[in-house]
Amino acid sequence: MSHAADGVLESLPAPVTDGALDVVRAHPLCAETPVPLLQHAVTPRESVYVRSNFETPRAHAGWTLAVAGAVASARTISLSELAALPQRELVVTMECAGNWRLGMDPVPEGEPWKYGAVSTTRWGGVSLASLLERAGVAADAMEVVACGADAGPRDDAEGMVRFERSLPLAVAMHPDTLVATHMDGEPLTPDHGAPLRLIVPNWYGMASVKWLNELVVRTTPFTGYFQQRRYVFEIDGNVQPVSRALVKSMIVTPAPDTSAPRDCVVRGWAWSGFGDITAVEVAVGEVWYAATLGAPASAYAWTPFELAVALPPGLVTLRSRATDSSGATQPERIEWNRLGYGNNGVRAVTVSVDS
Ligand SMILES: Nc1nc2c(c(=O)[nH]1)N[C@H]1C(S)=C(S)[C@@H](COP(=O)(O)O)O[C@H]1N2
Ligand SMILES: [Mo]
Repeated sequence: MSHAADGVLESLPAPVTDGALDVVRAHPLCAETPVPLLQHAVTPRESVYVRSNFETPRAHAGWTLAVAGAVASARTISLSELAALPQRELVVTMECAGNWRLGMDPVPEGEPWKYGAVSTTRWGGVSLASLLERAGVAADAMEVVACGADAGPRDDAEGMVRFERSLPLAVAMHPDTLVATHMDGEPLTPDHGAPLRLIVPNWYGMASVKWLNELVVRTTPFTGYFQQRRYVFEIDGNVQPVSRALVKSMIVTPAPDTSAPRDCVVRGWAWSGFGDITAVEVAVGEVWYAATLGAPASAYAWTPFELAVALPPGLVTLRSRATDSSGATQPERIEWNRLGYGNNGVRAVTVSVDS
């Protein structure tokens, strides 16, 4: 898709990532975690995938967060006020809803993500609920809209569009929904939302609004661009906003398209926004085996799995399939949707095994 500002953006310098990220698009920055770096339980900070719809706004010390709408007392919170509130840390796996769009057939419009638009990070900050409670949420409140400081033109909308997404009140009030200021104990980096961002565990990444500067409590459903025109499952004209992450798994060792030993330990990660991972099966060719699960770093972090197996020589296809505690299992193929979200279909990787 082209944007009105493309000509300007193409003249900007490309980001220097020194191999820490695989750049999908330089401006605004969209970049995947490279395959070897997906092996870590917590993704190295500089290799956490980036998905930005607009250029990165500049953080400054005078940044504030407004709480407005259906509240008893609208207020503006400064960074130092936030720092004085009770702090929490959570390890959270976050996946872009467009991850593995390239695995869909035909490939839908949108950023051409392979499977590296997923990372796990130790986020630090305060509960969003603590800010909403201080402002006094109205009894008939329904949703909370999180607004980013980033905006720009879109081909299919009038004027400037801001990045804004709403959450149902119950999700906004959950103590584990964070207004984050830190990743891995360090202040957020510019591309990850400095100085403030939302972290919404269990939901696809679009809910975790970066460069957060306003919260608006609503008594009616929000219908903004990124709520109803993007980050929606659109099937036969039927539109449903994307929310929690579907159950999924990913083999990371052996790396796809590399050589593997005959006595192999297949390893990977499984995650779901609908419950704990209860099983992962791994197929070698057409034969499925039960993999062993390890302990996730938190209730919101991906679960490690492994299978020690003897591989036949030659080109071998490996697949993984996860099941969660809601009873959902990854499908062989997903129902195609126009904007290419939520591809949790079973993915095959090919390795070559020495004879
Ligand atoms: N303000 C703002 N927040 C945003 C976005 C954005 O473009 N602008 N992208 C969203 C999407 S689609 C994803 S997947 C996550 C990615 O977060 P990350 O770049 O820190 O990995 O941020 C979300 N928050
Ligand atoms: Mo995303």
